[in-house]
This record gives sequence, structure tokens and C-alpha cells, in this order.
Amino acid sequence: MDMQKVPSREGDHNLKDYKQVKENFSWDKVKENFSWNETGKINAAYEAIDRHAENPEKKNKTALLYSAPGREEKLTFQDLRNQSNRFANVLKKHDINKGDRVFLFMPRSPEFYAAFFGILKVGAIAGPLFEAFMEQAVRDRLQDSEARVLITTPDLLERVPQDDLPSLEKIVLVGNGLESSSVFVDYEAEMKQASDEFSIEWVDLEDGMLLHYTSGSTGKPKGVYHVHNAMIQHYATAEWVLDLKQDDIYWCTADPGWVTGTSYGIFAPWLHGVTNVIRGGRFSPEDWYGTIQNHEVSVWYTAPTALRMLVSAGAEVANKFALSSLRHILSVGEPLNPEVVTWGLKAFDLRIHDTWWMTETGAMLIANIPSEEIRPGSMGKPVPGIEASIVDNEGNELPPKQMGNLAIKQGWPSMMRAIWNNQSKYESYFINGWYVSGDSAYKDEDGYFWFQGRLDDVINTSGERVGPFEVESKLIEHEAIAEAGVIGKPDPERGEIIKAFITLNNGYTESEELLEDIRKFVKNGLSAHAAPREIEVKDAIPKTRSGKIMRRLLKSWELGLPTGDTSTLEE
Ligand code: 6R9
Repeated sequence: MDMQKVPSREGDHNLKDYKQVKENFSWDKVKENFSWNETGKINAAYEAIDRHAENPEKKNKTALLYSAPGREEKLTFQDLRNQSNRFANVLKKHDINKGDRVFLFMPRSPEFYAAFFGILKVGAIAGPLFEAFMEQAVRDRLQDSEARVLITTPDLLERVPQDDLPSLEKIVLVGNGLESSSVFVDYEAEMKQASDEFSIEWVDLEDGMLLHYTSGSTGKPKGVYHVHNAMIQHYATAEWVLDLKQDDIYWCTADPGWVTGTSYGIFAPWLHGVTNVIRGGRFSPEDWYGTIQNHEVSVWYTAPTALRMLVSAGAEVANKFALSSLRHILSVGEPLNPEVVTWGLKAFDLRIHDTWWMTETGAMLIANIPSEEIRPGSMGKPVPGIEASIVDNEGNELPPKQMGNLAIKQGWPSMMRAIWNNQSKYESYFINGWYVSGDSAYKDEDGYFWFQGRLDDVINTSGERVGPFEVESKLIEHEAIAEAGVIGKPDPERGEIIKAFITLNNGYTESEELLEDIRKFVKNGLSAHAAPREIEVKDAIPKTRSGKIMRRLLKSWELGLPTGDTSTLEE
């Protein structure tokens, strides 16, 4: 197989369809798929849930296929409609209205999703938090957003610094809660009393829907603000990129604390009325494979960190499971190593489709679609309606093959509309009509985009620019290495030298010979200047909860600098 190109396996037919989509494209046409209320307004919760619950053929279809250790549940679209109506009534009773911020700090569960849509139904703005956040992370986000309500569990309550949150009026407790009081609301008790019927708050496409906090390299986390309009792009990319069909069983592994877990863990499947698998608990290779097997997952959207763990677990584990239900696999969050694409062809006989986007962009912008060829290591091409380019620091476009800032022409539906309380930060993303991503990349002659690194991660060693990703990709091709994180370490002679942090596969122990072998392996496989001069063996590589290698943290550790905001660090 020519690893430079993996041809499409979809028939010609699909390719023609996609060409047509591209040629006659307009976002307004996508909007025609939605039902508009007689008020001329809309609500994403209605589009994702109630619309299907009102359709006799769909109302009893499984919407949510939930499983976690010790709990399994199926909810139909009708169930989700009723449960979210009840929650909307609970919020109304406590005087929560359009534009208020309501945060969720709890594990993935049916209650989470009912509450999420209840929030949207009253026109409020939902703020999902990772359940693993500690007190400081919770404080920063609730303070900055001035949230009025928090939905959480008794277990997590100790991490909610109630005394420091003057805007917080109510805490809804899910699961054998305390008695209701002036602050605490008992979820079970109030849901039981609430009505199944609720009259949805119809909103404008430009009204607020979501607040996702994301960490930058410095300073406090920033609140990325999204509006209902985003669903237009969730809907469209679910069709072209996820390739969702009515009888699919879809699974997105992302937690809703991460934008992937809302855009593609909630909206994309449900806007299309597709059965959505939600798996709670922690993951292991057995758990990933087991979930695919037990629910007969057909479309799987996951992340390189998960896929690398499967590669490292080996074929023995994969062979214990029946995985033939899978027909389409996608990845997001970090560069997808070519090694993993090759492995996917062997392990699943399927291509793994990389997709690129950001919390700020709200939905996929660059992706590999089923009907086009994949070039392993490339993120793919812009989806219809998106103009992407490589620009210099003044916003001038650069020719193919030249590395620069990955940038998108302003004006797509799912774009953030603000950084909460921080207009100047928001404005700093734009140059000359381009949204500048902070990623460096280049474009090849055929329009495929190739990721090089976060701009702040790019290494300059003896005048050569080296993307940490290519070194990491080469490292994990070595049989001894499970994961790798690569940074530039200041060096008086070379500007920076390349330092690699690695974890070893089972059965390997650290030795001088092994490290030397690894160095040679990179040198022969990539180039002399890309070979790490220093290699340190670790038990784990620090990663965010969305699976991103925290190179910034590796660097701070290395240099003994303050570590900055680490609220999203996976323990
Ligand atoms: C959805 C999401 C955004 C940053 C982005 C880039 C990295 C995401 C990638 C990728 C290489 C891909 N990233 N997808 N890098 N290839 N396919 O991940 O949002 O958490 O905000 O991160 O993630 O560096 O700028 P977010």
C-alpha cells in the first residue's frame, strides 16, 4: 500500500454527491433542514430532540444508549423530550431565564443530557465542566461566567467553593441529595413534581447556547461563547464527514466538558435523529472495544490518544472482540500519527479519518471525508463553506508547501461569537479578515493541510524548525515506545535542542542501549537534526482531558518554571 495515499473505499456515487454539495453550496440551504417556529425563531434543543419526539416514526427510537460500570439505560427521543421539559420547568420555577448561565459539573449520565436540554429550552446558556475539575478550576469558571445555577452531585460538592461565588443562587444535586433548602435543589424530588409539558423559549440564531472554557498557554481559562447558529454546521458536518445514516449507532468518546463532547457528542447525532452511545466511566482498551462490540457501534469518533492506546495494547486484545459493526472511524484533538492510520487499515480494515477544528471554531473546518483519498499525516481539506489558508503574521496568504499560520476566512455558522468578558482577547484572533488559529501548518499542491504544531510548540534547533509532532510520530513507531512528548530545550549553542519524554511498552526497560537505539531510529527515519539529544523515560506523559500532550507543562517542568493553568490536566 502506498502510505502517501489511501484511496477512498466509498463508491463513485458518494463522490458525485459530495461534489454537488460543494458546487452548489450555501449555508442558507442547510438551514432549510430545520423547522422554524411560527414566531420565526428556533431552539437547538427542539431541533435535536422534540422534533423527533413529535415524529410518530421516530419518537420511540432509542436516542441515548447509556452505559457505565453498574448502570445501563436506554432513552427514546420521547423520553429525552419529557425529561428535558421537566428540567426546564424546574429551572423556570427557580426563575432561570434566557441568557442566564447554568453550569453542569457531573459525570456523563442520562440526567446530564436531560438537564443540558432543559437549560437550552429555557433559553439559558449551558456551561459543561469536566467532572474531574478541582476547586480552583470550578471557581475560575463559575466566577468568570457569573453562573446562577450549578448542577452537580453530592460527591463533587466539596469542590464547589460556595462562599466565593456571589452569583451562584442554586445548586441542583443529582443523586441521593440533601433536602431542598434555599440553596440546594433536590433533582429527583423536583423532577418528580415537574410537568412533562413545557413551552420552549424560542430564540434567535444569534442567541447564546454554550460557554466552553478552554486553557491557553498563559493566564486564566477563557470562556468561548457559542450561539444556536452553530447547529447548522453540526448538522452539515454530521452528514458529510461523520457520514451519519438513519440506522447508524454512533459513538463519540469525548466528554461534554470538551467541545467535541457537545458539538459531536450531542448535536451532530441528535440533530439527525441518530442513536447516540454515551459511555461513562474510565476507559481502557477492553472498555473501548467492549463498547463497540456490545452496542454494535457503526460510526466512531475518537481521539489519537485513545487510538495510540489501542495500538500499544496489541492485536491480542483486539482479537477478543467482534468489531465488524464498525464502518467509519474518525479522530480529532491532536495530530493523527501516520503509524496509527496504517494500524487502522490492518486492525479494522478501515481508514481513520482525521478532522481538525477548535473550541473556538465550534465545528469541523478541515477534514477527511469518506469519498476522497486520505494522505496519512494530513488533516484533510476544508469542508464545504470553509476557506482555509496559510498566512504570514500580517495575514498575507502563503504559497503551497510554505509553513505558516493556519487561518480561516471569517464567517462560518459555528464560529464563537465572543470570549466571555474579554473583548480584546476575542479581537486578537483576527488579522486582515482571517481567523488565525495559533497552529502552524502548510498546504500541499492538492489542497491537503498538514499540521506542524501549535505555534508556541514549534522547536528551532540550529536554525531548523522542527514540529514536535513529526518527532513524536517517528518515536512511537519504535517498538519500545508507547507514547512520546517532545519539546525544545534552550541550549546556548543550538538555540534549542530536542528533548523527548517517552513511556515504554510492557516488556521494555530503560537502558543506555535502548535510548541510543531510539536516537538512531529517529535519525535514520527523519533526520539528524530531528533526533532527540535528550530522552527521558516517564511513567506517563501529561495530557489534557481531551488527550492533548501538554508540551507546555513538560517544558515548565524541564525548566523549573511555574506551570500556569493546569486545570485541564488528566491525572
Ligand atoms: C476540537 C478540539 C484545538 C487544538 C488545535 C490543534 C489541536 C485539534 C487536530 C489538532 C492536529 C488535528 N488539534 N485537532 N491538531 N490535528 N486533527 O480539539 O478543540 O480542544 O480547542 O483544541 O487542538 O492544535 O488548535 P480544542
